[in-house]
Parts: sequence; structure tokens; C-alpha cells
Amino acid sequence: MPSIDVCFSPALLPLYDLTGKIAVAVDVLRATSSMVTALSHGITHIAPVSELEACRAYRDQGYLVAAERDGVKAEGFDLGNSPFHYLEEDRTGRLLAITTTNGTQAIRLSSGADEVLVGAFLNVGAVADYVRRAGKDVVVVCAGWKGVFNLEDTLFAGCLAERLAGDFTLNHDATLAAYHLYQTAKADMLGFLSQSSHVQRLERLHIQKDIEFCLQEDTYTVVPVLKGDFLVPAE
Ligand code: 3SL
Repeated sequence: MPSIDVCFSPALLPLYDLTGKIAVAVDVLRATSSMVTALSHGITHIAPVSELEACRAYRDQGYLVAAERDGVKAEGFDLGNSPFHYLEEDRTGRLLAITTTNGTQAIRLSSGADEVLVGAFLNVGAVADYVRRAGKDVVVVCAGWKGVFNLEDTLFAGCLAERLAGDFTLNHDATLAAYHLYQTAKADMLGFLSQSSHVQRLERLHIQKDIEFCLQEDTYTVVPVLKGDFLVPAE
């Protein structure tokens, strides 16, 4: 039976062997939630980029360019990092390049895996179906915050573990911790996360509606998969 493991921060990735495995990169608040929303609302592909300048350079090729640092839209970009950028305006047929503080780094740093998927609560059921069909070991790569643990990505890992229980073994300590945390939190995730550092950071920036949106499960069925430098919807 394949297993699901959890890497609590990209800084811990050197301790994980991703060979032959599927990495599910997650940054619930808000990078991977925004990407899932973008691909569900007409963006055709996404370039996840680590550096601001490299991201901005995509504009010359006709891309929308999005950038966030410390929760705030970076100067000189079209968009920041809110899922509502793709809900409140029609972006059909556009290409997107995006760089964020943690999420895009987690995706790039997962590239040693056989496949890199992008997960969020918004598409957790679709991700579960995809990896169940693939039948390979899974590592959830939590984006965390600047190298350290965060609660919201860990809750996603626990939620995915719950969806996969019975078909995947959960017997890694990190997975068991995430699973049990999710059991405690799932009835009221917003309440559970209310004292967490990134929720407080986003609330200081008055982004409450993004938090509530990103904590919804199974809104979308798209599974973004990294093909070369680009995230595209899985077939
Ligand atoms: O760290 C990241 O990649 C972002 O998702 C952070 S924020 O939610 O846009 O502040």
C-alpha cells in the first residue's frame, strides 16, 4: 500500500527522498488556493517563479504578472495573491506568472519528485482522487512561513490523510500529527486558526474574506500539475 508523508517546511526537504513519489505542494493561505482558483476560472497555465525580477520578465511575453511579499502586493505587478483576483474579473485565456513569499518556493523546491501537484482545501478531494489513481507514495510539502512550521498547511495535510485513509498508510509521525490536528480542527477551522500567525498577519491586512474562502473544501475539481516550468490542469 502506498504511504502519505508530510514535510512541515521546505527547509526540511533535504531530509526527504522524493524520488518516485508525488509531491503535493500546499500553501493554503494563500498561494496554492489562488492558483487553484485561477486555473478554475480561465487562466490557462501558471508559471510559479521564485524571484520578483524573473516573474516581472514574463510580462514581455503577454503574461499577467502577480507578486506578493509579506502578504502585500509587490510594487509594479498586475496582481497580488488573492483568489478574488480570478473571481471578480474575467481572466479567461490569460497566462499567469506568480511569485509569493513561500508558496512558489515550495513548488519549485519539490521538483525532485516524479510529479508535483498543487493542493489546497479548495481541491482536496480532486487531489485525493488523483493520487489514489496514481498509486504512488505521496509527500505533502507544506510551504510554512519563511522556513518554519505553520498550522494551516499542516491541517491540509491532515485533511488529505483523512481522505486517503484505507488506501494509503498514514504511519509516519508527521502524518499522524497532521491527521490528529485536523480531527481537532475540522469542525471549526476558522476558529481553530484564529490565533495562528498567518491568519493574524492577514487580518492585520484586512484580508478576512480570503481566509474564509481558502478554508472551503472541495469547491473545485482542478488538479494543477507541474509540467516543466508551468502548472497546468491535470488531464
Ligand atoms: O507565503 C506565500 O506564498 C503567500 O501565500 C502568503 S500570503 O497569503 O499572500 O500573504
